[in-house]
Amino acid sequence: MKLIIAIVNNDDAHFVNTGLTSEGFQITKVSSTGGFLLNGNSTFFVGVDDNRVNRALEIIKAHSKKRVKSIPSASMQMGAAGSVAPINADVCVGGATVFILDVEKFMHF
Ligand code: 2BA
Repeated sequence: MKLIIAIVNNDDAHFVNTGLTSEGFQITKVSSTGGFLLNGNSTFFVGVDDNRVNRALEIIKAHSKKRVKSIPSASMQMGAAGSVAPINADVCVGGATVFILDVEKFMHF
């Protein structure tokens, strides 16, 4: 069994949610925040049997769009040494950022 952790743009989260649940995947969705842009995103936890991992990834990929966001540079986390100029910066966000972990044990009481 694997645990898929997928960070998805909020604009795509509904479609990822529906796509997964309509094919019988069990999911937990939590509201999360990207550390760089500080925008809200959605993180999905999906516990899946090994033979269904690829299908889950296909669904997540199909519904997660890459998009360019124009962000005021002052809203980024620049760090103490970073300069903050009053200009916009284009940042490519998404589709999905995915981690796949081996599950040592799964219990459901
Ligand atoms: P954020 O951290 O808000 O990042 C939003 C986008 O900003 C990123 O899109 C990337 O294009 C850019 N970005 C992030 N950090 C950067 C940096 N130090 N310098 C320049 N550009 C940077 P994505 O890569 O598609 O990531 C979307 C969201 O996925 C992230 O939101 C974060 O919530 C999550 N994420 C991405 N990589 C991760 C990782 N290795 N571990 C945990 N979460 C991750």
